[in-house]
Amino acid sequence: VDMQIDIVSVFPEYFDVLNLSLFGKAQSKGLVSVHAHNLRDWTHDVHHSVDDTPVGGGAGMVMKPEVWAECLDDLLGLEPQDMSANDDADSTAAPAETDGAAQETAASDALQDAQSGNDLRTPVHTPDSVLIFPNPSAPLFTQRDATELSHAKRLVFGCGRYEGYDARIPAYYRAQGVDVREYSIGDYVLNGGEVAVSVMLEAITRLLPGFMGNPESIVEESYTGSEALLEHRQYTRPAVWRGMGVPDVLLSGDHGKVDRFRRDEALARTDAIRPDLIEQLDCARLSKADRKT
Ligand code: 6GU
Repeated sequence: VDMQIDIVSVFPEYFDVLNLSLFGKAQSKGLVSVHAHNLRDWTHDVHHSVDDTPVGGGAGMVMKPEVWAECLDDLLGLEPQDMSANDDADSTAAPAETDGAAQETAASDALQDAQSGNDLRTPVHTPDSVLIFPNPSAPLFTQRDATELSHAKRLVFGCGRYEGYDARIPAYYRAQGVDVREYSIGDYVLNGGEVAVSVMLEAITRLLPGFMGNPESIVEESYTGSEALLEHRQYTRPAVWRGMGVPDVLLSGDHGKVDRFRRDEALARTDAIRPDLIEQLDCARLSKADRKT
């Protein structure tokens, strides 16, 4: 198998759908293998409890580190370590700050690559095994992350509930040398990480060679090329439908004009709908015609 994926969740049945449709086909072709595990299988108490009240008070529950660690040690083949010899380990705040800084450095590297015109399809580095936690308070998951992670051999996703998981869990595995990522999928709140993991999984696995029927369609789409622009609009036949025509230029057969029309529309729509993406564009790479738009 090209990529092995493990998902840990208290609702592993949620991922039964992965055996259907496009994903099921990719599994039978041997491109990916996905296993969803029940976190409660790693509990020892009669109530199979996975969470506890937040230290310092507050609403909701927080996922306990012990259960997660037994599970993740098993999946990653690691032995339990006592971190008390490590200076940073006696306070949660210190490692947490270091983590944030590391991710910010990665994010700013990615931004620099984008600004230098480094192709979004080229990963900054090829990860081997990556541990991923969905987290609404983490950096946004982008096409660049999907591309990078599509080159990994092994992905382990840990689905937490939305109130969160103990911050020592990602910090501990980072300290063990594991490539740990935390991502949000957007500025809204979900009940748990399951939907977010499905979203990331689909964005990643569709990039695997052989997954898509037509690999060309990946090259042209939004967020993928050397620039992240929204795509131009699409039309199919008939040329007039219920009195509504398609833009004349698309019927002209002049490929140069068609390309220019589509590029102008992509720039104009991105400027109107997602001005933040225009800000990230490398102006030096825009043509004179582009700048007029
Ligand atoms: Cl990754 N998790 C949850 N619970 N809510 C989210 C999210 C993740 N991303 C956006 N909202």
